[in-house]
Formats: sequence, structure tokens, C-alpha cells
Amino acid sequence: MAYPTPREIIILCIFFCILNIAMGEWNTRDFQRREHSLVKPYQGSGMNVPQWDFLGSTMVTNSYIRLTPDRQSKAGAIWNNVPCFIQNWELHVQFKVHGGGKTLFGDGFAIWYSKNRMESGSIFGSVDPFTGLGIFLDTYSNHNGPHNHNHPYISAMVNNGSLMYDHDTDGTLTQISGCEAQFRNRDYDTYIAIRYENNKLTVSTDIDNKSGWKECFAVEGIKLPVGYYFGVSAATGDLADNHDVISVKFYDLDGDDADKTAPYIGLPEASVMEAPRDRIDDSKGSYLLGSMTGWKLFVIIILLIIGIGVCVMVGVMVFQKQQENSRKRFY
Ligand SMILES: *[C@@H]1O[C@H](CO)[C@@H](O)[C@H](O)[C@H]1NC(C)=O
Ligand SMILES: *[C@@H]1O[C@H](CO)[C@@H](O)[C@H](O)[C@H]1NC(C)=O
Ligand SMILES: [Ca+2]
Repeated sequence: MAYPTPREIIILCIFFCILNIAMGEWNTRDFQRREHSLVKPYQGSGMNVPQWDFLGSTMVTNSYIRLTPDRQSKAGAIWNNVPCFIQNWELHVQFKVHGGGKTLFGDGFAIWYSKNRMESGSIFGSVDPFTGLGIFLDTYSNHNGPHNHNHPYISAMVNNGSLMYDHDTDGTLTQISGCEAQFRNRDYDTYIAIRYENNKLTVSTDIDNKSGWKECFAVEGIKLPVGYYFGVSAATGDLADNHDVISVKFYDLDGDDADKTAPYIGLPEASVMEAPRDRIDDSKGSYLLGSMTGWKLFVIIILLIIGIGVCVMVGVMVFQKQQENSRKRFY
């Protein structure tokens, strides 16, 4: 058997490196975007957190960002200061809501894709009315009338700036959909995923320590313009809780198919207020893989095979060299 010459190895390595760079670029283009993400370690140089601004009671530690402590009448927020010009995206937020209250705790927190950056107010610490999308993780039930549901409760509201949030009904009258979710005081990590793709909004949770997404709701006919900001805000009132954000991870779903939908620049719109709720268990992996088309997977597999091939070849070369060396020593 003829072993490859060093020259051939070098050519192969260069080829592999180029493919690797191509793949790396593809990865960052299709998936996580750092400018809209917030991951540990939070601090850059000095005390500031790159690309994120803080409001109110927010406190940054090494392992979490605490929007409110477990004390009454606090409000805090974090806001991304880079507007989002990606039409289709997915946001994963790792959070922790916890406190000493056994039956009395509140009020909850909100995840925003909004025009109203850094404006404090009465919707979980953020301004009312707002323009954009709000996902509310409400831990305290303000009413016992009709439309009542158990808390904690997750709901979504799309607003063009004209609707006020109705506190007395926990936003039930203006929500596009929602679901109950027992995310408070858990001993393990809790996550929420917000996916906005082709005018469809899907909210899922991973709060049962199962490392898989469970759909909370999915609603079609949602129009959100590009150019708004991501943020998370929280508030306590007579009742309190720690509202912590551990990470925010933004995934770009446009990737190579960026031209599949032209960026929308009108006002936020929802064609329905309430939609039927289905709950489907889905694994975390396939949830993201769902956005990968067949040929991309194929390319990855081919690249992996080439990578393994190069490694084996280098291994053989090194082994042969050692054999030669040991032979030289013996004779
Ligand atoms: C804003 O939303 C409200 C309620 O959904 C609707 O009645 C109104 O027509 C919208 N305004 C604009 C300018 O689209
Ligand atoms: C959560 O799951 C992990 C891994 O499956 C397990 O080690 C851990 O004990 C679980 N935590 C709780 C509180 O159930
Ligand atoms: Ca409430």
C-alpha cells in the first residue's frame, strides 16, 4: 500500500480547513447570534455587559442576572441594544423564579420583542401600552372571575401600541394564546423557547427536567416587523419573588434561505386573539434540527467523514514514523 506523501497530506489538510471554515460560517449564519445573546460570563471589560443595558433593581452576578430580589415593590429589566433585523428567529431564555413565599408570590416577568426599549412601566416592569410582542410569565392571579386559569400562566400579546394590558384579568382579554406552566421554585434549570418563523409564533417550555421542549401554544398569522429590541423585565408588588435570567440565546432561522420572506416593516399584527391549544412533546434536538434542510445535514455528514479520514491518515503516518524510528534504534 502506498502511503500519502507529505505534500498530499498538506493538500488534504488545506482542503479540510477550507471546508471547516465554510461549515463554521454556515453554523454562525444559521444559528446563534452573539449580538442578541446573553451568556456567561456576562461582564466584558469593566462592569458593563456588552450589548445589554439595565434598568431598575437589576443586579448582575457571576451566575445569574437578578431582575428583582424577593422583596416588595421592585422592578428591573435588561434590554438588548442591538435592533434585530432578522425576520425568522428563535429565542431560548433560561430563567429561575424562586422565593420564600409558599402560597403568596408574584408578580412575574415578561420577555419582549418591542419598540419600547428601556421604558419602565406597569406591565411586569415595562411600559403600557407597548408596540411589539410580549410573552408574560405571570405567577400571580389577579382575578377569580370568568376566563380564570391556574397560575403560573404563560401568555402572549401582540400590540400595535393601541391596546392597554388588562391587569384585572391578567391580560386574558388581550392575549393571543396561553398555557399553564409550573415553572416556579424548581430545583433544576427552567427554559422557555420563543420561535417566530413564517408568521407563526410558537412558545415552548422545558420546565420538567426532561431536556425536551413541550409546546405551550402555537399561533399563525402573527406579523412582527424587523428593527425592534429583545428585553426581559420583571416586577414585584405586595408579593415578591426572585426573578433571575441565566441566559438568552438567539438563533437566526433565516440562514441561507434569507430571501424566503422579505423583512416586514409594518405595525405588529395578530389575526387571531385566541387560538386552539395543542401540546406536543418534542425533543430539544429535533426542534432546532427542524430548521435544517436535508442537504445541509448531508454536507455535515460528508464533512465529518472527511474529517475522520484525515485523522486516521495522520494517525497512520505518525505510527509509521514511530515504527521507523524504533527500527532505526534496534538495528
Ligand atoms: C391596532 O390594533 C387595534 C386592535 O387590534 C386595531 O383595532 C387597530 O385598527 C390597529 N391600528 C392600526 C393602525 O393598525
Ligand atoms: C434533573 O435531571 C438530572 C439528569 O437527568 C438529574 O441528575 C437530576 O437529579 C434531576 N433533578 C431533579 C431535581 O429532579
Ligand atoms: Ca398577574
